[in-house]
Formats: sequence, C-alpha cells, structure tokens
Amino acid sequence: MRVPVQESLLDLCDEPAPGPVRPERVRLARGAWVDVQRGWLAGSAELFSRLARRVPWRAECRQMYDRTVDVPRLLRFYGEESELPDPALEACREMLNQHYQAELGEPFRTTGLCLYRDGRDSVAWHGDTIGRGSTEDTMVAILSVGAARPLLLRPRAGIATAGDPKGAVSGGKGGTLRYNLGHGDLLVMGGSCQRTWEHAVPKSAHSTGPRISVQFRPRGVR
Ligand SMILES: O=C(O)CCC(=O)C(=O)O
Repeated sequence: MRVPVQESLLDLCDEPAPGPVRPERVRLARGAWVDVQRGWLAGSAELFSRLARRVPWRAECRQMYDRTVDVPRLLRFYGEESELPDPALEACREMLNQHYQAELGEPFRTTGLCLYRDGRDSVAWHGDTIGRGSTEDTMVAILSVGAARPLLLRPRAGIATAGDPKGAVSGGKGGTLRYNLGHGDLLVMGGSCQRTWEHAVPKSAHSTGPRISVQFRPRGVR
C-alpha cells in the first residue's frame, strides 16, 4: 500500500524522540479528564514516514446489520508481547509509563495504530469500552503523527452530571470539544472518559494529508 507522504524537510532530519511528559490537564464533567501536550514527539514527520512504509497495514471489514462495510481507515494492533514497528514507539511507551504508571496503577501495554489516508477516512463516535473501559476508570494515550485531524469529544447522553467539581468542562459548542491533533501531539484520555464520554475523528470534505494515530492502552482495554 503506497501512502502519500508530505512532510517538512526540516522535521524529516530529526530522529524521532519523545520529550518529557508535561501535559496540560482539562478536567471534564463526570469524572473524566484529558491531558494534552502539543509537539511532544520531535521528528514526527520522520516517524510518520517510517510507520507508513514499515507497518503491515490491514484493511478491515465490519458487519453492520445485514451488510459488510469497509472500515474507513487502515489498522494494525500490537499485543503485549509484540515488538513495536519502530524503537521511537518503545521510547514513547516508556516515557508515558514513567509519567502515568503511578496514577494509572499499571503500565500501558498494547499499541493500536490507525492510518487515516485522507479526509474520507474516519472513526465514528465511540468509547473504548470493549473490556475494562466499560466499568473502570482507565487511560488511553494517543500520539498523532502526520497531518492534523480533529479529534472530537462529547459527553454520552443520559449520564448524570451531579457532583461534578467546580469548573469541570462539560463540552464546548453543542457539547463537543475539538482537539486538532497531528505532528507529534499527545492526548491522553483518563478517569471515566471511555464510559462517560465518546470520541470520534470525523470525515473531512477538505483536502487533508494522511495522519497516523498511535494508541497506548493498558491490558484489557480496547
Ligand atoms: O485517531 C485517533 O486518534 C482515535 C482512534 C480511536 O479512537 C480508536 O482507535 O479507538
């Protein structure tokens, strides 16, 4: 699979490496939060280019009622024992574990990769609730490389907000928060986020370059 690659030549010269984890935390309603750190990974264009070429991307299909539909992005999943496709991803997981393991109570162990080839690729509204995320607080850390695409977050319908701490964010215009993520940005969803909020990367009618999202998750969260 050939993926169009557009990067700045400057960034391509950098060896990919994560910086210290120093995110800004936004407290969300219902016990959820997001941490965001812009440009966490240096050399993100080089990492994008390597992953686009090296990862054995899979096109998947899903059953939707009585139809089989193409999943609108390419995927690869690396389980706990799998070697990651680039040493920079091992370094990222190590840095994330150093920063978050005490709070999370366990390390990030699995790594999911999504390749959004252009604006037609997307992921629909969902929480990572296959597994423990449906009942327990957890964290999902997302590194984005390549072109920026908006990741949207909105509170799930029908969940009480009583008891939210003062200042907790319950969603922007129309209840939706928007984070434009690419070029080495880090976003971590934590607390109850997977079961009380949903996230999505919507399709875009504008021309947009490819983006790879790398999701680090603890055991039993999908
Ligand atoms: O592309 C992203 O950053 C989000 C990916 C995602 O939500 C998922 O794979 O479950």
